[in-house]
Amino acid sequence: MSKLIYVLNGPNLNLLGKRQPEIYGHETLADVQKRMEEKGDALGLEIAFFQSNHEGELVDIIHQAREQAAGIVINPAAYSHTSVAILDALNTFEGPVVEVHISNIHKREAFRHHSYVSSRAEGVIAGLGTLGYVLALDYFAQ
Ligand code: CA2
Repeated sequence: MSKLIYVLNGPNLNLLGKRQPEIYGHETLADVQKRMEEKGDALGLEIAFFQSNHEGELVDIIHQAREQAAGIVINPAAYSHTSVAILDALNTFEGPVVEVHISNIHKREAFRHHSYVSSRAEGVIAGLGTLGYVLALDYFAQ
């Protein structure tokens, strides 16, 4: 049976590929989902892909992952820098967590340099564009 990986995307990432391509590129979130499903097939991982603009909904999805998922890939977007609730939820999840940022948050404004989620994540991939999501799956496959 293939392992289930939850992929969570935070607020405004539904606009990926539609605004600010100079920062976030031209790929849409649907493109990212397709790439991850293809890579998941190749690696024997099943992908459950989510996006929400609501903090509490992301917390609910993490609770659901507790029952179902072998691992979590999360781009918490702006909630990375603000949300103790998402950190607390991730701390109740027993499997590995990889945090992904499309942009290099350390090259950007100072308020983006700290992420609450990073203290929980096994690893953080930032600045490699949407490739970071795909690379996170290699980690889980390994
Ligand atoms: O680089 C990343 O992946 C971020 O998590 C993206 C967040 C930002 O708040 C983080 O500091 C870094 C913003 C997501 C907004 O996504 C958009 C995508 C396209 C157009 C507009 C917003």
